[in-house]
Amino acid sequence: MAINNEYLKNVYAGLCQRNPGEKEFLQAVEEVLTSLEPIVERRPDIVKHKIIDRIVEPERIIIFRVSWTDDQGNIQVNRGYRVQYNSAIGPYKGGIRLHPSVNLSIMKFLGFEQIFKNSLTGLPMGGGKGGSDFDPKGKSDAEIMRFCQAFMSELYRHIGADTDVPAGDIGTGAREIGYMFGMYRKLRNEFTGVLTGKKVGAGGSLARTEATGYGLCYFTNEMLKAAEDSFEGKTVVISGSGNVATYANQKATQLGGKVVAMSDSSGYIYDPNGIDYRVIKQIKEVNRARIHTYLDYVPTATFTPGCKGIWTVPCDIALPCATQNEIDEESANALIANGVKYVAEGANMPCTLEATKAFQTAGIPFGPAKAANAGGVATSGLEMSQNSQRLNWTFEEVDAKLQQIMKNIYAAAADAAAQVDMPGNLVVGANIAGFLKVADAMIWQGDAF
Ligand code: NDP
Ligand code: 2IT
Repeated sequence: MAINNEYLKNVYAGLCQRNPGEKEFLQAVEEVLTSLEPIVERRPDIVKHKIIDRIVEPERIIIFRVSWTDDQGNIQVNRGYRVQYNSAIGPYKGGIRLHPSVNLSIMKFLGFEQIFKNSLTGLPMGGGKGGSDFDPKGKSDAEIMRFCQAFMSELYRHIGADTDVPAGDIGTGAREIGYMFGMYRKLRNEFTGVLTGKKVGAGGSLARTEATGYGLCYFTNEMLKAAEDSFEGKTVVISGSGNVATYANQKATQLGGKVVAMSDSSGYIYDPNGIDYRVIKQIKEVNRARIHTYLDYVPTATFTPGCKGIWTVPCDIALPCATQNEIDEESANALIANGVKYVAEGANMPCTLEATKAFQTAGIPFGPAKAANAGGVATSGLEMSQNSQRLNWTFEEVDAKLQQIMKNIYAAAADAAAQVDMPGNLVVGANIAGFLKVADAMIWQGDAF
């Protein structure tokens, strides 16, 4: 992929100069700017108002020290981040990632993607992301709690139900959100929808836990329907075994697919009879153990160490649900050689630019993350609505809204792609559809920021 338009090329060159070495961030921007070429050529007001120069620059970045005490009484120091990227269409909204790999480039790529994803949901949410290089692996529950409390003891002054609403991401689930919410409530003396992904019964929404994985399958189902196809009888490979992967397995199975492989950062499990999501839930949510322990429950499964091997397993549908850049060109080519028919991204930016290109060149329908995994943040938006109304909707109500939102996102991306004469290119379509709403809001609100 290369940017040809002069205006976009100049903005991107300036960005590379100002952000040297931020490879994930520059990768995410390159993909979006490449997609926006047909729009910039048709909309001179976007150039006049310098919308692209402005949208690539975060409105605010907060970096802070997080100091906490481990079980041995040693003081530990981590770095905390919140990137408040764009609030033109609503309060900043996006998850908190706790993983040792977290750095500014990763926070900015995730925040940037979130702007367009949140816009695509049709709900009034701006884009943001946060996190820390804290490693939750091997920490006791008490250590997790002290870290989350220390993290929130700084973050609380920058967020609020109408300002910035964080949620979960890698390493942050309902347990961590609970500890963070408790600290926020104590410091501010208020019970509001300042975080989403809360436990049901303590301000959370039914179906938020399942939403990203379910939404991914609802979106994939739209891709299948467009090709007059269905999940029925399809072999599915899902990387990861966390929140997104687990519920993608449940929904793909419910829709008639068979999930034959799943993974974590240590390796992958394979079972031609299908992998039971309830066992994955037990291992990951309850035992907090490694994926090879699946074999203790289901002896017909096999375990292979290493992250990349999962993409050599033949499948009809590949759903990468672990982390960024987990599918490179080599893995994409392996999937294609083994006959993959559909690819949809559950994780954020799991395919490199080269891998995405390989799928598209091979004519394989490809669902990009900011459309395909938007069901999580969409349901966070529904949690915010319930918190504001001080009401709780039923599982069925939330799930029905989620299904409709995923259908709308698919239609918006497909329509936008068709309008610029690139039918079927959901990458271009999602980027354009997500971008236009934010760009119009920025123009309407004036040039002062
Ligand atoms: P979890 O922490 O629940 O699970 C993450 C999974 O991915 C684990 O199996 C983990 O393995 C694996 N993983 C993480 N980092 C790496 C790595 N560097 N290499 C190999 N495997 C890795 O996170 P989620 O399921 O919430 O998130 C997964 C992806 O989905 C992320 O990209 C996230 O940004 C995205 N996403 C999440 C949403 C949500 O609502 N939670 C919404 C939209 C997108 P291990 O345990 O061994 O580290
Ligand atoms: O990447 C994402 O969309 C998320 N981690 C979910 C964000 C949210 O606010 O629910």
